[in-house]
Amino acid sequence: MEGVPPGQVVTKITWPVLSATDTPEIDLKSYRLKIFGKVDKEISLGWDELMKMPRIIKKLDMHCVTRWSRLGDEWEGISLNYLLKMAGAKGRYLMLLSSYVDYSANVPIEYINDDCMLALKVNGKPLEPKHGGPIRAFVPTLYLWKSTKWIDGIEVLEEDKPGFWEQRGYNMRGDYWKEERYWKGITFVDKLLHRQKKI
Ligand SMILES: Nc1nc2c(c(=O)[nH]1)N[C@H]1C(S)=C(S)[C@@H](COP(=O)(O)O)O[C@H]1N2
Ligand SMILES: [Mo]
Repeated sequence: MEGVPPGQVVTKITWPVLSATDTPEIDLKSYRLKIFGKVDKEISLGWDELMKMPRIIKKLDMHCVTRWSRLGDEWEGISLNYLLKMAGAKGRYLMLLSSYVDYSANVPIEYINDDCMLALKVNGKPLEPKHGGPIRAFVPTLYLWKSTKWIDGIEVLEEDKPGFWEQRGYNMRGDYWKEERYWKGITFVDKLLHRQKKI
């Protein structure tokens, strides 16, 4: 489906930064991406191995729950479906993890399509650290909080469970066409603080 989802405003110039923490330093020599949980074969890939994986390049839109959207940036990375196939993923949900900052986001596998990736470059340039560089998830089928920055783990799950923002009132699924933003329990103050980047 194309177009701008309901309740979103397109930003043409800026790409806001929304991080719950400071930007971590990532040492590529010790970096490992781990895929584990309900898989045939656990995977642990170092940076050099990851750099040998095939890449996809796609023009994609991003939609943040705080109501900004950016359209048509060129994203480059490693296909999530490719990595999940490599591991023989068997579950129904993913938890996209960053152990650097203790962030997590749950994603139903049915929302993982061929546009979803571990992103390395945007518009031909390496992803900036504040935007999740050197490597972040990009799940353009859901609101952007599902796209874990500084990703180093993918847990494959049979049962859904809430990630970082989901525990704080964000929707378990986050489909922007259905405006699945928050669940009823979230307080006005939480939303305000998130908008001011205080939490
Ligand atoms: N590790 C990590 N990933 C994260 C976040 C975070 O705080 N930490 N914030 C999420 C949220 S709420 C949004 S909207 C997007 C923002 O990505 P950007 O800062 O590149 O715009 O990253 C998501 N991924
Ligand atoms: Mo967000």
